[in-house]
Amino acid sequence: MKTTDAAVLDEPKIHEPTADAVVEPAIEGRPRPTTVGIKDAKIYVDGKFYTEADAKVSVFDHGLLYGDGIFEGIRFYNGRVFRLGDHLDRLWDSARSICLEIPMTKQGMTEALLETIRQNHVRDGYVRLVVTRGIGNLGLNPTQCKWPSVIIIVAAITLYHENLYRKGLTIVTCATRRCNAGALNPAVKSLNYLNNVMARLEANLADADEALMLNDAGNVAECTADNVFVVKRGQIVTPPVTAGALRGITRSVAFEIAAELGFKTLKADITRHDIYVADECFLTGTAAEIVPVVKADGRVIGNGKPGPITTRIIARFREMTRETGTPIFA
Ligand code: PXG
Repeated sequence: MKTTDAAVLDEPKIHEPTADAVVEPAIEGRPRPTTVGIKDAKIYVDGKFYTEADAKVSVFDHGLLYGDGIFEGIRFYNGRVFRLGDHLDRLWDSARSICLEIPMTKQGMTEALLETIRQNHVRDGYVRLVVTRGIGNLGLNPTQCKWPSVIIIVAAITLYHENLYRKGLTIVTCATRRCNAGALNPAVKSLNYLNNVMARLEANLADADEALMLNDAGNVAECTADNVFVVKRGQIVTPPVTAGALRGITRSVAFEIAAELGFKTLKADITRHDIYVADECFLTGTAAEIVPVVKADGRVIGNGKPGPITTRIIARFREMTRETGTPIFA
């Protein structure tokens, strides 16, 4: 070994692990449950399909290091993708807002998504579409990341137990406030969901089904992954996007259905009080679909059962999901 050469002395020392070094925790031997609920699932990563065990991203991906990336959750029913165009429009809006260039066209994304569903041989399920900033260095500057990654995961899911659709959910207001638009705009469906995760933890700790998130003004924003609606004297109200509500796609569908059924709809600020005194309350979201709420902060809403208007909206929603959408197998 050379010892006097300056160039060699300047080289950084590489610490060889000693023979008896144990690096914990070892991943080998950890149980690896299948998470998507589809046998031999195929996951799309940057143009190729991988098994669940082999679908991976780099530890230097800024999606992992900083939550720098965007996503969508999409449902497909009866061989058709529900509101695919709306989801792609929102994904592209999220991308534009954070200066992320999605490395394909909407048409290309549509084909990749449909093909991923076909590869998984399912007619009903959920798709998680993720675009990460890509591999960079340990600095947060995104200009380091030249190649955003596109990930498409198909899964079989039902978010809440069927019982809850019949009996209704219990929600609690959480202390975690919805991020304000000046800090991290809730309109961007970014990979940074710690705000929502913290709220979700509060729901778990309080033994509730969901957490109600307020904004800095103390008005209702939304739940952790769902928009909130109240029904009072036949009028259906949901908070505006400016209150910190996501421009939910199921939210828009609920409004379309309400109008079709002849109910008055309104986007307006609401408080916790409006929920306590509502005749009915329900949540909307791609994963949860439309689900009644029967208790909030210990107060029984209406008569404590899913309301008649909510029930009609759910019935029409189920018809729409089975009859409309982009065909997968055509
Ligand atoms: N609010 C937030 C914060 C959301 O993330 C919704 C409302 C409902 O929007 P849509 O467009 O789905 O009607 C969402 C939806 C999931 C999951 O898989 C879904 C979302 C986020 C995180 C998880 O349950 N997005």
